[in-house]
Amino acid sequence: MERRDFLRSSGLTLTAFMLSPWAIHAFPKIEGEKLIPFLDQPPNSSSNRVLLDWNKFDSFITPNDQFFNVSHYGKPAVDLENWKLEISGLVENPMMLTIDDIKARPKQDVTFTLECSGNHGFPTFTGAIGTAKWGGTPLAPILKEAGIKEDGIEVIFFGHDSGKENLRKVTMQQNFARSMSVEDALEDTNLLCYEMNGVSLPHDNGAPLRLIAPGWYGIACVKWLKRIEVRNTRFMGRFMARDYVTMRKETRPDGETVWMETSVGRTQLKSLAAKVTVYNDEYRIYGAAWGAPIDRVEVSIDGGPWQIATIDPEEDAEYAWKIWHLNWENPSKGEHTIVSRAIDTKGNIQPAGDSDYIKGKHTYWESNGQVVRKINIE
Ligand SMILES: Nc1nc2c(c(=O)[nH]1)N[C@H]1C(S)=C(S)[C@@H](COP(=O)(O)O)O[C@H]1N2
Ligand SMILES: [Mo]
Repeated sequence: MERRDFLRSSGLTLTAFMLSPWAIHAFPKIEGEKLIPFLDQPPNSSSNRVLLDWNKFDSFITPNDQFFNVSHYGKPAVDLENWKLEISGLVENPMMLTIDDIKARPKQDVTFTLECSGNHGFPTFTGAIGTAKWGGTPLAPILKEAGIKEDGIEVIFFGHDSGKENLRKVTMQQNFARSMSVEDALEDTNLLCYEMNGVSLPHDNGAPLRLIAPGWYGIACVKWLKRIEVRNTRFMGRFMARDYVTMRKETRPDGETVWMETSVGRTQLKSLAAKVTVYNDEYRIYGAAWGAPIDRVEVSIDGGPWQIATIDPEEDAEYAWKIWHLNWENPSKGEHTIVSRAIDTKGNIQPAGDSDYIKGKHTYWESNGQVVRKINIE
């Protein structure tokens, strides 16, 4: 009998679910296994911000209290009593929606791995990622009811948080904002999200309402939503056009070298060896892979041949990471390197850290190169 069927027939599922929404999710762990920390793991205690601790990586869903936070203008006070979402600009029917209006609409969930595009951009910033079951209502039907006018090309999402921005000697008080093309905004996976792992969206993650854009880097998922505005010009705010802009040196087919500046957008193929454990002299490497539909994950130890890891078959959510593991037979004493690479269903391979693609990148966003981990076996 499959484990899932056993849970179902024993009636455990519902209880486990009620106790904690992530308890039912599997993780291929071994009872009693002991962690062997990587030598390159930055100490978590050095910063007081919440980041995923890969050493404790043992659940498919990231509990809310272990979920990282990014807020560029601090965490705003939001008046929940009087909160309304404005939908305006080039629409036939401008709207002001209360949270009750939004909750009365059809509910949709998505299990989505949200990664800050700055993750792995610095040696100490490697846990800006987490997977949650996000609940809300689809955005597209609301935009359709509002009726985007023919000349509308851009949908801008404004947050309640704001700060001063200086540009060309002008100081502007700006709300956090990101935009999408009308076509991207209308994708049926986008959610106006008010729930995270079965509880009300926490304040730090954007209460009462945030955008969840599955398949996009975290920056697209605007928190503390205030206004959605449709316009007929491209939006060039800080987080579209100045910050979260990747600068990459590329070589064209004719050999010419050009610099590309692109706005951070959809996620990129990535994987990581997260932790190593030992139990009864059996060593096991655990990791995750995400950012594109994953076909397989391969692991190389000490620069040796690529070995195919086992992907946990229990979880099959299109926009969530895959958990993988590889049994490591008889490692010798001393220092070793472990590196993983993800391969997507189109055959793309996660780039090596020293590939032209990664070396040509001169900004820290979208750091999806292979990560070489170091470990000492005693
Ligand atoms: N309003 C607002 N939304 C925001 C941000 C912000 O600073 N303000 N940061 C973005 C970035 S850079 C990331 S990585 C994600 C992080 O989401 P989390 O804090 O729920 O983990 O939120 C995004 N949405
Ligand atoms: Mo981010």
